[in-house]
Amino acid sequence: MPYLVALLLHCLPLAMGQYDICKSWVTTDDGPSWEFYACQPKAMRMKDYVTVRVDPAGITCGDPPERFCTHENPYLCSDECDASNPDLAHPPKLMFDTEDEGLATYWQSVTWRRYPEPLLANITLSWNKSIELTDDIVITFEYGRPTIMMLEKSLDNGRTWHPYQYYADDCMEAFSMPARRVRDLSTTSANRVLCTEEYSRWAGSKKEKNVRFEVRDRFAIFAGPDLKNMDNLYTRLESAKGLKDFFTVTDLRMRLLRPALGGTYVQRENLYKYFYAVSNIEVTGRCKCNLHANLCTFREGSLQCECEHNTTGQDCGKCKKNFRSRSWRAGSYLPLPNGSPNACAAAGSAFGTVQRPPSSAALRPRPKPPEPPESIRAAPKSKPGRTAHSAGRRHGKKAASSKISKLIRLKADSGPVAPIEKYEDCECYGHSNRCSYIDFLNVVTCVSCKHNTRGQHCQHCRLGFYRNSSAELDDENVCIECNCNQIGSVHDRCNETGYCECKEGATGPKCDDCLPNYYWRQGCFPNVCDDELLLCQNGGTCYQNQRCLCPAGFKGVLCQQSRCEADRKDCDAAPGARTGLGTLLLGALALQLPGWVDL
Ligand SMILES: *[C@@H]1O[C@H](CO)[C@@H](O)[C@H](O)[C@H]1NC(C)=O
Ligand SMILES: *[C@@H]1O[C@H](CO)[C@@H](O)[C@H](O)[C@H]1NC(C)=O
Ligand SMILES: *[C@@H]1O[C@H](CO)[C@@H](O)[C@H](O)[C@H]1NC(C)=O
Ligand SMILES: *[C@@H]1O[C@H](CO)[C@@H](O)[C@H](O)[C@H]1NC(C)=O
Ligand SMILES: *[C@@H]1O[C@H](CO)[C@@H](O)[C@H](O)[C@H]1NC(C)=O
Ligand SMILES: [Ca+2]
Repeated sequence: MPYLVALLLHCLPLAMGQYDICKSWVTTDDGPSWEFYACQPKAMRMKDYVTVRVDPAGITCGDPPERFCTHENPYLCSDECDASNPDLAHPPKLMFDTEDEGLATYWQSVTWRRYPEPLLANITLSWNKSIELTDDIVITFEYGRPTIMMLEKSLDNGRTWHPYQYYADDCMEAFSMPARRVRDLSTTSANRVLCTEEYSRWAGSKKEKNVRFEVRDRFAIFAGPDLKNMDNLYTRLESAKGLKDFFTVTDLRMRLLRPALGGTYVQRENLYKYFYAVSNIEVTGRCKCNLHANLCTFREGSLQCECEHNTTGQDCGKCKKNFRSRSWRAGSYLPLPNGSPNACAAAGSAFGTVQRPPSSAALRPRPKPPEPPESIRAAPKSKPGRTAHSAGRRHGKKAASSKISKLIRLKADSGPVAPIEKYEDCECYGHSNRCSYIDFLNVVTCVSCKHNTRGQHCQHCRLGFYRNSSAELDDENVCIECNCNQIGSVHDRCNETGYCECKEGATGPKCDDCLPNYYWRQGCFPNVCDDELLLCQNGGTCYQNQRCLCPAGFKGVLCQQSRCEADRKDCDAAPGARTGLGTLLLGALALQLPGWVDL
């Protein structure tokens, strides 16, 4: 029966989509145990949890009551906005309500009666929680979309703001920016902030109501048009600098800068038809929990991650008390498909994964037997039963490579070397307050160095960390994690300036970029084709620098070869096939290009 449960739990990730569960009870050769995965909450309708603010004061219509007209019917100004009458009021909350079919409810601004002074309004949405967008932001305007507006975002609860997207019927005139479309962005520009003219044209107020911030189109750059290849997207989110943050927000602000004009110039004699009216703002996303939670709940007025992996905080951004022996890390989408939980570990368990000889682990006093967290880091399919109880033995094995460590270990095992609390010569730069005296070596050495330090005086950084040059040796921040990209780097260590050792084709301090003429696909690979030197021939198109998509009648890596030559029967079927010296020469040329040789 437990086995059945384990089996069911194990199958869940497939049935529910990726990264939906944080742990499952699995049965291995060594008996049942927990297995941990990177996990994230489901996407939700974020408008249900938002606080809204509309600026400036007095921008909402109805106080005093006011008449307005529409572009379709500019001389029949019978509509009225009156804040004191619930049937005629248009308060901000109507941007977030659930509407009955066919009956739009909307926030509405005052009219542009102060023209030519601009009609400006800010709509600020705040969650007091970081959110990762998973779908398009859709803003629905009744009575026409603004001819100029801007979307801004904040990542720090509104302290600082950054442009997210510009919208105008003429980008050059409004923002001195060329008009671009998200669909035309490439893998290297997927997080570019651009100006679009797609959502500002006049098309009749009833016909085109929506203004979008295209999240799906940007995802599609990596995951393909139907977002089928999510693995590629997750890999990119993990490895491309700034990409994850691009889709993360705590606040959004729509700056409405000029209302709909009905497709002509402003008509000064009838300013009652110019105003903003927003019926809905759809924001779909999930709580950012750093891949340490699959639930996010609304408590005491704000969203909170229900943290697993012994993490805590609103975003699971730190380790729980007594689980701080290893520095906190976000979970990772990699390796696919279950990711790495990067769980926090109980005090007294972290040394198994880090230290090299001379191993202070061997000297470490053990007030409590080590708790299971050794198994937390165990990759799926490992045997947690064994790793869990053998932390001590593992140190032993490692230490055996060094004679001295071996001696120390033997000594430690055969008769307890009592840690000497407050030992007078205990010099650990404040990273430990416990030392041990090893009599036959006549040395005093720090034990349980904290803050990612190691060494006799806790004067070195643990492997996988480097020295913070702006911090003193006794600073808590003295060691900085290398954070080498798991795929792009040779190992997780770095040099004194934080540079990781990159695999072929990878570059950047953390090895998370590719050299020119390489493309990223779970690592860097040499381009097969591109727009400059390795051109696809005969009308073929280059697909993500990975391969040429050849028209019928051609084949070869660069479509340089006519099928005709390979098989005479194909010739009739491909009348447009241009064979001959030219193609052959191009093919030969391609063969000599750098990069090609490696294939
Ligand atoms: C809207 O917000 C921006 C900052 O994002 C501010 O500079 C501007 O003054 C605000 N406009 C209004 C009308 O409140
Ligand atoms: C924001 O969230 C934090 C953490 O949950 C909470 O302590 C704080 O009171 C919230 N602030 C507001 C303005 O809701
Ligand atoms: C977290 O701590 C609890 C209590 O010590 C432990 O049972 C659990 O296995 C730990 N592991 C993870 C990954 O959270
Ligand atoms: C380096 O140390 C300084 C001083 O303590 C600290 O402010 C800074 O955050 C540290 N840098 C890193 C990357 O941890
Ligand atoms: C670390 O590596 C980088 C890149 O290889 C190099 O530029 C830098 O000089 C190295 N720093 C040290 C201190 O060796
Ligand atoms: Ca509404």
